[in-house]
Amino acid sequence: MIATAYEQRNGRHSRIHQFALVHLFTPATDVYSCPLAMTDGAARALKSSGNKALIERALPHLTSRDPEQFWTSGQWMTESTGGSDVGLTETTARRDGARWRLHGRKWFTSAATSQMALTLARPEGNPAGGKGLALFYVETRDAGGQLDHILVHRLKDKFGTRKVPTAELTLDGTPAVAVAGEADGVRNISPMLNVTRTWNSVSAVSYMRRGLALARDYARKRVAFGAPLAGKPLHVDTLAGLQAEYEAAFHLAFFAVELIGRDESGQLDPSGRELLRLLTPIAKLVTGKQSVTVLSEIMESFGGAGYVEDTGLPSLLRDAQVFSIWEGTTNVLSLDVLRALQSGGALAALQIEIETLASGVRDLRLLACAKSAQGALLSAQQWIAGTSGDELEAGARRFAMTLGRAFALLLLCRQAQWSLDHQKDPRSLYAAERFARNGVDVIASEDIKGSSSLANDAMG
Ligand code: MFK
Repeated sequence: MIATAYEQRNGRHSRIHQFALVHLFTPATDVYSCPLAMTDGAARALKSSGNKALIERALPHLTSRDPEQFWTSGQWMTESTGGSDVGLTETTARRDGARWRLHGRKWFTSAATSQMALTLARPEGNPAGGKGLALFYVETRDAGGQLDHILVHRLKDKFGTRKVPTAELTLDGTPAVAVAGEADGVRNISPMLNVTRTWNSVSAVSYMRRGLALARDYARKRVAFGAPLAGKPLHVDTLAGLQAEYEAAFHLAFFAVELIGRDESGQLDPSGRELLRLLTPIAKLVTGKQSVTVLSEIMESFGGAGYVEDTGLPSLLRDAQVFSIWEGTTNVLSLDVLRALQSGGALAALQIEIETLASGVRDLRLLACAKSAQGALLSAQQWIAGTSGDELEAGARRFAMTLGRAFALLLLCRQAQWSLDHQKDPRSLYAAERFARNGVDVIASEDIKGSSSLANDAMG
């Protein structure tokens, strides 16, 4: 799955190919997508760094199809002081000839079995904050196969993703190589974060798909009150609302994936890159919340059986809960959306895309959906134009959710128009109508007290 992206056999569609595989693979494999996500992110960050020696050393392993050669990578960022506020990192880096040695404690290092890791540390004498950190490359084992000046204290006792070995460890003079100079570590690790966030989005979507597949199957077999659940209007209506969330999430996540593929094959202009920068955190935060809401309802659709461990449903819900936490919580990503707007062109790039999507819609029912999406996007744009200070920060999640849900609805409208035109299939149309009814304008619905729309549930 990693090689698929880097070999570029499908040109700008290589990322679509890769993430289609991720979408199928993730929910059936005990969260092995976690180490793979970080491996992909490390390959991307090393390539972006331009560090020739490290690229030659690590990339062939990270992108190998040979199990004997393949390496996974960790992404060691989180410390007790700084999970979200990574600038508080306490790990220090001391020069040791041409190399560095790292000293500090990493509190949450997922996939502790990896052969390498990218990590952040502060070279001695550097200032506080994210800019004073540098990005380092670490190989975890020495020539004898022993952990190289790394002490593993314990594996974390987590709520979900329990099969991912997440360790708490001390770097005790760990040999390291600076990846891209001696500062700006947060900026230099960002390419990795943006890739892992995309894996997060697609994995969240894939968990919804898995849950819905199980729920549909069960509904056809489980008989209650004289008929299969699949014949019960209320049960079907409940599943339809979830299906609409899944389909919208799918289009949102894969639109961002498509942009990455275009970017990596040199086919994305600066405005497209701004759009990608904006949509990466949006897709992550929207799909992360949706997956928890959807999987919770899926569990309920099995009644008591869903609450019992041997069905596997509780672990699906527990695993899904992490999608809105790791790789940046919903709130941290909402603030990242504001950061992405600072360059000035992202909203304009989004507006162009909105107009293109809306102009392709002709069916009257879809036109109504597209209108509500455009209305929501307009209200978000007006809100941000007239808001600043604490009010801006306080509303950042509602703003990001509205952009994400409204844009997802437009993508769903495009799919629905295509399905009507080419397949005479109204299923996506119904999904679009249903998603619109679930709610897209979270800024406006905030004022509707007691609103119980899925949009509000899905944003927590
Ligand atoms: C199934 C898939 C699963 C995936 C893997 C799972 C395992 C993961 C386990 C983990 O949880 S790993 C840790 C995850 N941690 C985070 O995601 C950190 C969350 N916190 C943030 O994202 C904060 O917003 C951030 C650390 C970035 C804030 O740090 P700073 O130093 O206060 O940020 P600042 O000063 O705003 O930005 C520094 C530079 O980075 C700026 O560039 P300049 O130096 O040029 O001014 C920013 O523009 C740039 N930057 C920040 N975020 C960026 C970015 N650039 C591009 N993309 C971004 N997302």
